[in-house]
Amino acid sequence: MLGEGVADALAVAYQQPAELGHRLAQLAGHGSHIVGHGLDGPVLDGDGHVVEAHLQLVEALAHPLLDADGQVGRGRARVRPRLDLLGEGSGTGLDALEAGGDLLQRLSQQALLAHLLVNGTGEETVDARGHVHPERGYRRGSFRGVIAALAGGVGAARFLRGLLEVCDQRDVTIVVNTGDDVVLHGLRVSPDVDTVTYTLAGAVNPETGWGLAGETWTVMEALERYRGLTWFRLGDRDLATHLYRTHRLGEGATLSEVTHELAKAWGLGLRVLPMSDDRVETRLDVEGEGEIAFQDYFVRRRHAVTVKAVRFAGATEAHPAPGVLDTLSTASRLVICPSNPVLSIAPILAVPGIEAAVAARRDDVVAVSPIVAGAALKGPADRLMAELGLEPTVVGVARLYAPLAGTLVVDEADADLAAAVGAEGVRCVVAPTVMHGLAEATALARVVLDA
Ligand code: FO1
Repeated sequence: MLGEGVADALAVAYQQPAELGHRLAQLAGHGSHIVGHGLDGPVLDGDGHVVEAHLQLVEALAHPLLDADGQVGRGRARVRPRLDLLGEGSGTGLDALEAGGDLLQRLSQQALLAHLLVNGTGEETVDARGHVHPERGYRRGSFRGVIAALAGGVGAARFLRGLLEVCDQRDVTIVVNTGDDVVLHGLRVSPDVDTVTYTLAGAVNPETGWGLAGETWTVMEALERYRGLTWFRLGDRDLATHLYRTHRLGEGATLSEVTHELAKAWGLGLRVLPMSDDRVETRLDVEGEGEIAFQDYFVRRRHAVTVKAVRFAGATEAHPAPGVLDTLSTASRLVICPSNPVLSIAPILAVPGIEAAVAARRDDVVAVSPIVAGAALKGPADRLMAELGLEPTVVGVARLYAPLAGTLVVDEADADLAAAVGAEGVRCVVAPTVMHGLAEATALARVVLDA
């Protein structure tokens, strides 16, 4: 309904004026032309003319600003939103009528906002005058603002698949761990980036959670004849990704550029950012062996060895990839996905600047615990935490994330630990977090967005 779009827009205008500006700029096709966060400055049209004088959000857009009738320019913004529809829930917790009646009246006189409002949900394309705009809508949830997620591993990818059910892809930026990256057969493999990309494209192997569905293994079988390196299985079609990435990097492209190209080729409209274009390698100090590379630990030894320490080689000299810090500072919500805190999230935070950028947004950061009832749902997170002297429970996760995340979502199985999580200074939200499929992932994403 139109009302939901209006209420969300209002909520954003109130809580995240920068995000409203982002959305307005995006509507006009130029996401970068946002200059102000206030509500009292000029809005300029594509020719640099002032459209209205109350909303300082967008500057000099290259496209004309349209009002609800699709007309350009001044004086055509007298659209009265359907106040009677505003009672519909916005999903943001803000009662639009109560909180924003005056503001709504003021904003509704802006050509830009009128355009925004009639485009609100993609379901109802009738404007406040009853005019129909069939070509305009976009997906419900667009007014939540940009969601930034820190991600690594299969659990994160599954959660993100749910997130895309409740968010417009264009509003999602994922910062992905690259500490797992490995060079094999001369090819650069970025497992976490590919897992996110394949999963969100609906192409991942549903049994493993990594690699491609319907994969064939001709190359691996041929390699076995030579007793080549086959403990890390690269499927035939997956190999194309690594060939392409390696070739493009060899041509001088950055990992960010290649990642963007791959995501686009898989039809994704969201931003997938590697944490850094620089090489950062997760390395584990293993009892009786010394230091080994991540995939040697994770795949070759099936994480069945005792870890004494973890380090991220190259991290101190690395730089966040372009767009990472910007996203973290402007997103309306930051999500720490249900990933291994030590092996998937810590490498991202180890890139200089990222941890501070997240901590600066602590109140807007929601983490999801990958530990349920003292055990990791997948992988070695619980064991590893214990080996490194961290409590392998939601309380241990809360302790680890306390400087960064204002809220931790824990599974219902850990409801009895909610108070202990709170005692770590982290607000605890109890909800089902085990994702058997898309329905659970979507429900969890809703919890995170509403937390
Ligand atoms: N995981 C395995 O357990 N065995 C494999 O042979 C394997 C191959 C592989 C190939 C490409 C890829 O993108 C991921 C692959 N993974 C494999 C998963 C990978 O080791 C992990 O997902 C991450 O590095 C941990 O997040």
